[in-house]
Amino acid sequence: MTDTLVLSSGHQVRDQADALADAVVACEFGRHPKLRARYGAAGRSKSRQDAVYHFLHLADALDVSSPALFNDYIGWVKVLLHHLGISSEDLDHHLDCMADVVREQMPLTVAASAVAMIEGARTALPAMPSTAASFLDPGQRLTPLVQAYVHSMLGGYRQAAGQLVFDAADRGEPVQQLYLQVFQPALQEIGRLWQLKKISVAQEHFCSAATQIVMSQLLLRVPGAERCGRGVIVACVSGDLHDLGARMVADFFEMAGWDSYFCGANTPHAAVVQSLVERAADVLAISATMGYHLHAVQELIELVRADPRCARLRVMVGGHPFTIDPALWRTIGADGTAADADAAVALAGQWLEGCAPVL
Ligand code: B12
Repeated sequence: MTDTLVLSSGHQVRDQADALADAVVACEFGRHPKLRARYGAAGRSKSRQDAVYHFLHLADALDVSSPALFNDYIGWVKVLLHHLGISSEDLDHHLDCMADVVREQMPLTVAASAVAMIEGARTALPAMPSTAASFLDPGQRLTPLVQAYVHSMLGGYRQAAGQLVFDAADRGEPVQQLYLQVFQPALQEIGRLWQLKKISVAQEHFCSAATQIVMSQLLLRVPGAERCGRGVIVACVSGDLHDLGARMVADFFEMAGWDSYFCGANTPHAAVVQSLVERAADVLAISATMGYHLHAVQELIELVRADPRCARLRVMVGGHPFTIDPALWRTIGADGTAADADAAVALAGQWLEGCAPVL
């Protein structure tokens, strides 16, 4: 667990994010008048929106004392802006103003840790790459299939993309492999292409919605595994809309014989607790993709820890932030994390080896 002081810094920054963002935009457009000529009123409004996101990410990184998380986020911003034609120098000016505004407007205790994190990201900024490398690994056996899948999806050919995967399953490719070696890199690659402005938001939405359909059809082909008498609830934390990774985790538990209950995206905390109790689950698997949802993960874990009906529960967390900071699961109060759906089931199996099923 983090100490109260650090937690409260994050909370204060989150609460003030709008006012801080207004001040940052006034600062950067005041100090650098050329910005107005270059980006106009629309640019100013986008810069303000960006500043809100930067502060929300900063707040959660402060909550969990993780400069690595904030640096990862700023690295992602650098790539995004580069492909929109916005220089790293302008991002640095923006961060400089963020630091000054925090110094001026936040209490000393908050400013000390927040400014240190912002300045750390500024120092790291020049060495951060301006673009993102492909997720398609030429050394990986299934990469040609991933390429064909992404190509069909981007062309809008949902059925053709699905057929590629079903044919591979017919040839004996295990469904788990297709999840981890085809869907996962395909979605990551599609996200990268969106970030690089090579595909539209609509294309990205189409591909993720269509992949959900293909996954559902593929899962139906898997013969029911022998039930192991254990239960898991899989949920995306409140606010997080990325449920494909969580769904993979839930499906892997299902395929391993667990009673797997998938609550999907943006699940309210109270609904998670209710499901845990009603289903007498052994494990809660919480998924978070966006760094600014970590405080919600922390709140959910605190809620279940405080509930005597969940006394025997094990909590695992996963998703992008947990791959960036390997100590994060512990800081946030979970019992463990795993890098992918396969490792998630393996970890739960270690926890509950020899454990009697809940009746
Ligand atoms: C699809 C998608 C969406 C869809 C989600 C649809 C859906 N039903 O899931 C929609 C359109 C809603 C969306 C929205 C946004 N997205 Co989005 N999205 C993606 C995309 C392309 C794919 C996500 C995915 O399914 N990945 C594949 C899965 C299988 O991988 P995974 O989630 O990591 O899961 C695996 C492991 O992490 C692990 N795991 C996951 N959960 C758990 C849980 C436990 C307990 C364990 C043990 C393990 C575990 O196991 C999983 C399976 O092996 C990614 C790109 C990417 N790199 O992932 C961007 C991405 C995550 N999105 C991004 C962004 C910015 C956004 C938005 C802010 C965009 C916007 N401006 O609106 C919003 C935020 C919405 C919100 N409030 O949550 C960025 C995040 C950048 C960052 N570092 O902050 C990414 C990386 C895109 C990019 N390259 O820029 N997105």
